[in-house]
Amino acid sequence: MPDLPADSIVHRICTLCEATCGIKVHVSGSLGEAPQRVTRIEGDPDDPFSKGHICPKAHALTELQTDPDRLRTPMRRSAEGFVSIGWEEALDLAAERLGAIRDESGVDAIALYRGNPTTHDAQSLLYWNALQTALPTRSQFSAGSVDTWPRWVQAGLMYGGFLKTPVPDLARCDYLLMLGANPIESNGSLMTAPGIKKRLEAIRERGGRLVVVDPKRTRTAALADEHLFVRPGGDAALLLAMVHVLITEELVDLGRAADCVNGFDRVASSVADYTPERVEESCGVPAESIRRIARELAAAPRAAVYGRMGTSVQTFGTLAHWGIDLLNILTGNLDREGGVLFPQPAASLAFAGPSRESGFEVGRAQSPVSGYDELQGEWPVAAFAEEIESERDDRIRALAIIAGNPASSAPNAARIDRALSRLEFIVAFDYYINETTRHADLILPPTAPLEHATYDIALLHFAVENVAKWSPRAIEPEAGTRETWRTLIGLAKRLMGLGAMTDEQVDGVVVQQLAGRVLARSPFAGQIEVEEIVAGLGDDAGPRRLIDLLLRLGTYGDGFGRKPAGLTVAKLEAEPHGIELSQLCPTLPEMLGTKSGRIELAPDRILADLPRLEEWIDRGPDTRLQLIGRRDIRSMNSWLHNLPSMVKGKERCTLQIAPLDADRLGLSTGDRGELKSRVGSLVVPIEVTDTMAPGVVSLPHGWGHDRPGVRLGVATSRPGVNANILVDDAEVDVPSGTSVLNGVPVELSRV
Ligand SMILES: Nc1nc2c(c(=O)[nH]1)N[C@H]1C(S)=C(S)[C@@H](COP(=O)(O)OP(=O)(O)OC[C@H]3O[C@@H](n4cnc5c(=O)[nH]c(N)nc54)[C@H](O)[C@@H]3O)O[C@H]1N2
Ligand SMILES: Nc1nc2c(c(=O)[nH]1)N[C@H]1C(S)=C(S)[C@@H](COP(=O)(O)OP(=O)(O)OC[C@H]3O[C@@H](n4cnc5c(=O)[nH]c(N)nc54)[C@H](O)[C@@H]3O)O[C@H]1N2
Ligand code: SF4
Ligand SMILES: [Mo]
Repeated sequence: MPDLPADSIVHRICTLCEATCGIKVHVSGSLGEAPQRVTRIEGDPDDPFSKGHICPKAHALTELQTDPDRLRTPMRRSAEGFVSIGWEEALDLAAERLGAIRDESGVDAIALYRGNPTTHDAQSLLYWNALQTALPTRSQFSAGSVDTWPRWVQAGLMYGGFLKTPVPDLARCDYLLMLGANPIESNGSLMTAPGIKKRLEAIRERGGRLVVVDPKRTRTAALADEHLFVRPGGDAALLLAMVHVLITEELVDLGRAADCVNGFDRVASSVADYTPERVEESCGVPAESIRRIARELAAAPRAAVYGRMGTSVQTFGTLAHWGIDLLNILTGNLDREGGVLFPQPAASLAFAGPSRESGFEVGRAQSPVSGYDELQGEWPVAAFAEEIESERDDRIRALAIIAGNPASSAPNAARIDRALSRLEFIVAFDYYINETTRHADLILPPTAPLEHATYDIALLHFAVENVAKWSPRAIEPEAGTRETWRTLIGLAKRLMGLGAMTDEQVDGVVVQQLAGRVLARSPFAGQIEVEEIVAGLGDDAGPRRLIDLLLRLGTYGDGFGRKPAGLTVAKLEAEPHGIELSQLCPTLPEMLGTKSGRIELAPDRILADLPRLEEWIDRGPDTRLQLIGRRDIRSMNSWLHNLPSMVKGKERCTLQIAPLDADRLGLSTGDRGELKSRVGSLVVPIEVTDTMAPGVVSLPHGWGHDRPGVRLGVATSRPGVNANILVDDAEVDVPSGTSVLNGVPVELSRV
């Protein structure tokens, strides 16, 4: 092996989860001098946001760099399996096949699917738009409908805008009520807060209180002053009973929201019957606890209520999030320091992201087969398989999918798997041949995360401090690889008949269009012309220029000279650890985007779901076992299991069950159980643990890698099972169309 030049260190963020930790990437060899190698990754103590924190996953970035199964070149399906082909040939093929199906059946016959990791990759977010422009199909999907949609619908309707979601001010709150979230494993979600453990501990150290509501005593719950078991799906009933207590005990104090709310009387009449005594049996939390916590919340000087996956991908996700924000608002904690506040990101995806507008719309169209409402131009994932299986002329025949693995991550995974095999053409933008991409005709891999520069344009919308940090490329991309922005532009231009243009020329058009859109909603609107912006951005094509545009026209931007001290990419490049812009601060009423200009406390769409909740409450608890999911620190959904350090140690894909239930079923740890739901069955290893609430069992998702044709050498050696084989695709949270992943009725028996 040749002598490698001395170590260099590149400061950037880790893009694997939502925490955006600052990392120091040690690289042997310098940029431009191959061969380079990542030798080590450590936390950056000088990052003002993460202050040195990292989790075990940061090291996965090193392993990802050298993983032999990670694709570097386009792969085409052939009779002999996947074979490597050239980029131009690959893009021509994709354009020809997609173009032919579009010409024959119309553009809706082509589905576009955007998976979760795009959220962590500015290139994917910014340039997926190019493909959406080339293929303006109604058949668009994303991981949002197995994740965040209940929150988008609730917050969108109440505050009038996409991505307008308040987050807990962890640094200053005295009381945090957390439902259905496990940030000690997940590192936080819709609450970007690197080093969350210390932040939660600090609340207690300064005399505050942390209360966790979860059907499992998670590691987060173990940190709390109080943990309450709740029945899966019970949060909406619990939260609305708390709202009832606030109103009937005259504990309401709207604080800063007092001058800008509509609909308080409708809320009061809607929850009039939600007494704690009425809901206690169905939600599983005793009435006296419900009353006490409502009173504690009202009495706390500065309090925040926060919920995540457990309150989102469940049968009443939108109502639960409504309850969460009603509690924040009625206790005067919305827009209060130490309560929940709207972050002000320096660069906003709301202007630039895939088919997003900063306004908020839902239900402008209905999906052909089941009539699900669209949300921001997408159908829910619950409609994906049926729109492929349909016999209608407008059925989905082809798919372009980026960073998505629905055969693993979406409900009724076996059905999705069959549907994928029916498609006539699939082009997947992905690193791996996995459960989904094994069905692809063509796979176009991105460069590895450390091989390109980036800036977070999504997760800082939810950051508990307003910060900004540029992440430069750490290591030279391997020969023959191609960055995502070029791949997407390359396909888009061919589909638009612009194949003769260079990528740079097309990017010039992208910049021009984005400049107009961003300027219209920028604080600099009216002060500057698009021509000056485009000229000021320079000639270097690619994502850096688009991010510069977002930053410079954003809240802290330099406005192309209008505010010379403001932000630009160049300024951030000179601050390798990132910069702290401000603590969270009040933004009401300016940030509201509703037609009324006020907070809509009682949107019709949300209230319309109350009868369904009432029926659920009155029906009483379901006696069947309820299956929920779980995450652990060394996972990231379906895609890190091919990296040895992420799968070593004891088996993690186990079914956790409470001792009471295990005894009743004659099961012990190490046994195998057969788990059956309406749509599927699985054989799973049993793990008895008193952390589970009786009546509830938990299985992590993202496993089940033993499918024929996947090329994941490490992952297939410890495959686990796919929890989504059991999840029923017919069950959705009605206002948002989001799949019910938590609270799936199952039967369990010993094998
Ligand atoms: N290590 C790791 N980190 C991740 C991920 C990962 O896969 N691994 N995934 C990332 C992604 S995509 C996301 S969206 C976030 C998710 O971030 P979190 O929401 O913090 O993570 P989960 O582990 O899904 O936590 C959901 C909790 O809800 C509980 N729960 C289930 N059903 C109910 C219910 O009906 N009511 C209540 N109150 N609780 C319930 C579960 O027991 C669980 O503890 O994590 C992100 N971070
Ligand atoms: N039962 C159950 N199911 C769940 C959940 C649950 O809690 N329980 N959680 C749901 C949630 S919150 C989410 S977000 C989804 C996530 O599910 P998906 O949206 O399917 O995302 P992932 O499984 O994280 O990864 C999908 C693919 O992205 C690829 N990839 C990674 N990084 C990049 C990149 O930079 N570029 C490109 N082009 N590809 C990349 C990976 O190789 C992988 O194949 O799963 C959902 N499914
Ligand atoms: S918590 Fe871990 S995975 Fe998430 S950004 Fe930090 S180091 Fe990366
Ligand atoms: Mo997610």
